[in-house]
Amino acid sequence: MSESLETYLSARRAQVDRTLEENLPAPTTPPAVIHEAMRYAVLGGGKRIRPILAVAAAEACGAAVEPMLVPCAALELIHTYSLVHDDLPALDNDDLRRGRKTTHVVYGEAIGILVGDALLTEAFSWLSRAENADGIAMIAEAISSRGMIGGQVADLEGGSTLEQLEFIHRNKTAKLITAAVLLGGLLARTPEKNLTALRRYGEAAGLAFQIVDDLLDQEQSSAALGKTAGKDAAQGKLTYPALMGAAQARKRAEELLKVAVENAGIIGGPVNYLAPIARYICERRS
Ligand code: GRG
Repeated sequence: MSESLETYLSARRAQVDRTLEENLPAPTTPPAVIHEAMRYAVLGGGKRIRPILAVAAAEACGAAVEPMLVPCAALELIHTYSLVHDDLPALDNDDLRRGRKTTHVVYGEAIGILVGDALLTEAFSWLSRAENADGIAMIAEAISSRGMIGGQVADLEGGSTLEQLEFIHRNKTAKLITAAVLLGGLLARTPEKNLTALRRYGEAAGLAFQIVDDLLDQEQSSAALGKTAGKDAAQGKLTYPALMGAAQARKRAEELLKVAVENAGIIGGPVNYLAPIARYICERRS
């Protein structure tokens, strides 16, 4: 990772972390257990890539960063809700996330379910503070049964073809990543031409993110990932490396990276980190 990208990502991550810490309900708010558990789930690490992408998109479209922080951090609440629910016994039944015990393991299954519900609700409250109805509607659609939830359901159903795999990941992973960059563009009130480029960037970077996630699942240790590694193979899951081999999967991620970089270039802007962030998505090790 280049030094300037590393500096950019750590500065934005610190802003997102501060926003989350300051805007989540205090842990003593009654009933304390749900607020403690929400904070445990959200403040326990994570790359913060979705809010960072949203802020970076807004910045590339000429907006000031500070007013973007609360609505963009809402994406981390949505993402964390999906992780907490995905880890539940009825779904993935996992006990390790972000290097710590999963929320339901610490607080019990009922609180785990309610933490997800509360984070999703809290997210729309934070989004509404930006008073941008188009942005709110777009996020709702992206994580709906025609988006992220639909992808999760298709994943539960399984499949054996590349078409099925792409449907799962375009919905389960890429839609929220695309929604993140589009939110940045909408909050910056950028013209349609830029929104189209942001959508294409998000779709390509989002799918590349998942291909790399599949590769990391088979190449890295649980300690490096902070979550259970090797799960895809253990569960006999349909993944990019399982379907086409690791070398082809890596090649596909690089093709998608090219598309993302081209579209980042269309936006231009004096401060545009979208291309280096797409590169980071493809080259990351966790
Ligand atoms: C609502 C139950 C439910 C599920 C929706 C998003 C999702 C579907 C489930 C979460 C689990 C999963 C494997 C999602 C795919 C996207 C993905 C690779 C998530 C991990 O995101 P990172 O790497 O995690 O950004 P950190 O911990 O860095 O935030």
